Amino acid sequence: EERSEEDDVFHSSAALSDSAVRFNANLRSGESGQNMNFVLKKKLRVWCHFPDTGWELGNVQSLSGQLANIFLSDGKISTVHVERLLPANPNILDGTDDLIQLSYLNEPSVLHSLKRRYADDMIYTKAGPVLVAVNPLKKVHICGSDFLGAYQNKTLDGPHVYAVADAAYSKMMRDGINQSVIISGESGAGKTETAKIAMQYLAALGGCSGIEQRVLHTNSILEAFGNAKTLRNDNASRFGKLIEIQFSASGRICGAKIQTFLLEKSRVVQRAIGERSYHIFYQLCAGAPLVLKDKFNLKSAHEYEYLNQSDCLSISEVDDAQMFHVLMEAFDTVRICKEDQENAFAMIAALLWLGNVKFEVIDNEKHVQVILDDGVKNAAKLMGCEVDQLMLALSTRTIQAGVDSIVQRLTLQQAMDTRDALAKSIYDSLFEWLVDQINISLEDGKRRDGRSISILDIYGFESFDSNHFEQFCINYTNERLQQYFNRHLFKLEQEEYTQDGIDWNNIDFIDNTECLNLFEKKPLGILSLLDEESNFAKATDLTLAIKLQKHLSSNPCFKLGMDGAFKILHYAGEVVYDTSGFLEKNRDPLYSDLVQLLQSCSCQLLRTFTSHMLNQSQRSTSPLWLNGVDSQKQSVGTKFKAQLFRLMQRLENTTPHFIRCIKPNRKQLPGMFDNDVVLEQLRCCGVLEVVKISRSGYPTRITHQQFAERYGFLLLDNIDFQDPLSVSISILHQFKILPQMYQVGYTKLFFRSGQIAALENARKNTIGRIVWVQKQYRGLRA
Ligand code: AD9
Ligand code: MG
Repeated sequence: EERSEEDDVFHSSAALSDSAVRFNANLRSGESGQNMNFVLKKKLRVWCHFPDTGWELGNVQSLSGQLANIFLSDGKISTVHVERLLPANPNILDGTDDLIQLSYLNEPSVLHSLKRRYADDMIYTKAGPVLVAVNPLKKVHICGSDFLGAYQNKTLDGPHVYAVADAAYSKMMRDGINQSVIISGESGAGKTETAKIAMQYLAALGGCSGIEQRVLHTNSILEAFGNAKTLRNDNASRFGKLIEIQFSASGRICGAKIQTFLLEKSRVVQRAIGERSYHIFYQLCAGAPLVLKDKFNLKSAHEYEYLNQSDCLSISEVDDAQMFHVLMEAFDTVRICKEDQENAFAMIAALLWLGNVKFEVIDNEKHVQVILDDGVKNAAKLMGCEVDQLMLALSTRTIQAGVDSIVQRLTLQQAMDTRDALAKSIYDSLFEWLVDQINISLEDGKRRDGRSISILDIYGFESFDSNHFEQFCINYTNERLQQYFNRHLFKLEQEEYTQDGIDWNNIDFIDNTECLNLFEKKPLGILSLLDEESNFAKATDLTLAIKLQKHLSSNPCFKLGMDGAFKILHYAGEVVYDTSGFLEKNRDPLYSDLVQLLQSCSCQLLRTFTSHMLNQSQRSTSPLWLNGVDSQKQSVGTKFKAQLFRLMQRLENTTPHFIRCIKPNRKQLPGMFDNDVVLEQLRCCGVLEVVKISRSGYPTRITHQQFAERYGFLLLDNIDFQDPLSVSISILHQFKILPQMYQVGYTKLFFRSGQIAALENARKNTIGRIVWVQKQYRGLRA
């Protein structure tokens, strides 16, 4: 029989036990790679799985065949099938601050550790090279100037975002290599807050000129325009962000550059009940000074269709008026001039009025015209165009038929879609323009020689009941980042082995190339096929689904779903995508009538947006997507892919530091650690992958010195060794730890998982015996 690595764990541990039962605990076989063999014996601390209550801790009391009697921690005894058991770690490892120390790296053990720590407000834990941050959802006193100082002068070194930022900074200064901090996690997990904590640390470390304050204040601006209340997070970022903080050669902050990804612009016109549009709309209505209110003819938020449609106008414990003042201060600090600020607010007001534009049906074919009321009047005024022009552009479309052009009246649905497309496009451009203004203000003209630390706060993997084009793009991003993550963790892991001079055959990392191919391959990947289909005016979501099925069914990561849906097997799980809306969102058409309208507006900002849009659209020879659509625009998918590639290229040139944010429950409540919710994220965001990777390597590292000190007294031959290495080797021999279970490095011993637990057991027993002997001895003397 071929012996696998897991068999070895069994055999070596068996050396310590006389009546061992061996079994294969493949409770969730395949899912998380924890189906490992281990030795089940009396007194062993185990995790016991109950269908109703989940994992419970206990000790094996007795064994008979495939059944075990478990003495549970609540005092009860339960008889369970051995397949429901997993080994638990010795209690010295309880609440360990690095999960990689765990001898048994199974899901319940990882959960247990995180939960123990979370209960004590220790929200940060390391998983090898990755920092896991569980959102406290309340103030915890682990940040602020005391802690900043303590991490700076290294009196504190426990897991913390500060420690990650510090490591990045030190490495940058020492190696002269750009660094990145990559923060991921699902909505509400704490990415944005974590990014701010990292920025805060870097600002304290590299600040002096005042520019660090400007860099920090960009957050308030971006959050006002790019964050919104959703059902998952009251302050959800609806865009991805990379901020590159630039340092001079002497380590001082001298500038910053922000890149954003795929803003969810549909939110401006539509969203789920109970959610809000972007904060800025409500802030402006509530907090604008009187002059502006007059100028824009501003009403309160509930009078605007774009805001009142989702039955949610306020956020508990948030004062929008006050936030508007915070925003204005941030604008001033970042040095966005007053004129630009006012222009941006005018655009926001214009969009609010645009949303109030109404239509009336004028004939039997449901064609419409715009109703001349406050909505369209105020919108036209703020956009700087004639009311008639705006009314015409919103209710008609010019179609090219050969050399002639025909003007068609729109139906109600078409007219509303046109109005919304205009609003979305203006908002998207406004956001991009704002980011540009911030970048211009933070640009460091002098810097040539310096280095940088980039912080990436990007949307995590999403899987809802119903998933659309947005989730498709988001999950594609995560698939790319996961590949980057795997590659680097393997690289780091393997570098450490090489540095310490141990024998090591490089192992392949868990590969998601197949899934990435599914997205990216040309011509037969989803993005290419989507573009191809987008070029057919007659294409529908159903024809798209059929096309995908025809060309992709051989890819193991692709499956056809029901009713025009398709499934992708992502590294983090299977997601069903609904094709409806894919074509439209990918084309993202802006009709030429609207482009012309915008070009003719007297509002300088709108003209800037339009020329920017036109520059971006590549006027190629390929056919127009749709009649009446402005010149060939690059599709959203293709544009996004290019953006993502540029991001990956930038990250490739950095040394990455990973932070995985976890939300403890789905209710946004503090103090509540929901095992299932956490477990799902640990699986999705790849923490268990790291654990898996570590399991195939040597997760336990201990210096010769530490090892000799802890276990030296167990040596039977009382030889007086001087050097810790010799002591260590003798211990290994005495306990018959098989050579394939460890490696001796220059400074450390490297163990496969499970090995230290066996030694700990022997240590505990020996100490127990010593105590017993001492007691007897005292008894005799008494
Ligand atoms: V989303 O994908 O943008 O929807 P994030 O960014 O992951 O999401 P965010 O940082 O916004 O989540 O955190 C959500 C909320 O959790 C915050 O508004 C805070 O109320 C709370 N939070 C997050 N991190 C911390 C923290 N370190 N300390 C205290 C926190 N509260
Ligand atoms: Mg966020």
